[in-house]
Amino acid sequence: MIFLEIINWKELLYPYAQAVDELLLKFRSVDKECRNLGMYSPIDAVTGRLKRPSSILEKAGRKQIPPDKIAEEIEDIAGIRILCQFVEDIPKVIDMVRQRKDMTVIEERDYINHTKPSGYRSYHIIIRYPLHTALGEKQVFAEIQIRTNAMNFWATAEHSLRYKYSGNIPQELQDRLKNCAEAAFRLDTEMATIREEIMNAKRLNEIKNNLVTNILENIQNLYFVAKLDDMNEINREFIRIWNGEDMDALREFNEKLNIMAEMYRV
Ligand code: 0O2
Repeated sequence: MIFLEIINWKELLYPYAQAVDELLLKFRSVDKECRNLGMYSPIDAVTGRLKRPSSILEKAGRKQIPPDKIAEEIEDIAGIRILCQFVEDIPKVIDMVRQRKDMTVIEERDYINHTKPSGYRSYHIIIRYPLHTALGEKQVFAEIQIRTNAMNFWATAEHSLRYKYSGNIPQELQDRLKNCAEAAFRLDTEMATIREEIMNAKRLNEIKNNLVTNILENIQNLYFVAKLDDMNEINREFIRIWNGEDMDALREFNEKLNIMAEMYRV
């Protein structure tokens, strides 16, 4: 389909760019909050993109969508991608999206249990998202793709080839891509067997990082009020405990510094 009407791309895309920015911030904040609380985060990374005008035109042409219906009928102009380490994390992220009050789920497409013939696996959620713009409230569609790092590795590689060959990837390459998709599937399955170990390790690392940050903040504050000799002793003790890699000792040391800080405050 050739469009005779001129599309004002800047005007069309502006609200979607705002939606991508807001959604990125919101889902990255969830991840950050989990980490700060020393909790395991099912989110490994969040990326976002605005669909390119060429891709919008291609889709509008393929689906016979006229220019004035693009915003209503193309649901993935704004897109974010939530990457998980494990397949088991995906349902947790799906629930997170479903329970949010600041967006409405319109449709879900499960290409994980229903792998596409290309070998593509991912979970898609189409949401309606309210934006507060300078011109008032505006509702836009956005697509949230949830997938593991292995699924993403495969999909981004395949996407590049699909683009290069304009959708007609040679059969021999398609077969090899299928093998790669199976290898990515096996990797996800293997990783699931050591998930518990990795989750515990990540949780411990977060707790340790938070503890050390607290200790260093306490030491820094104590420098303003405590004697230099005492501070040298505290620093030596910290280095000794830090090298010992003993979490309980770190915790006790942090408690001791908290009490000291409280005493100086009084
Ligand atoms: P881009 O460049 O990110 O815009 P469709 O008719 O397939 O275009 P539909 O039915 O609206 O799209 O939705 P679907 O299939 O749920 O989602 C389309 C998006 O999912 C694609 O966007 C890709 O990001 C991804 N996707 C779907 N199928 C495949 C696949 O076989 N391989 C890869 N690599 N990605 C896929 P665009 O428009 O392709 O990409």
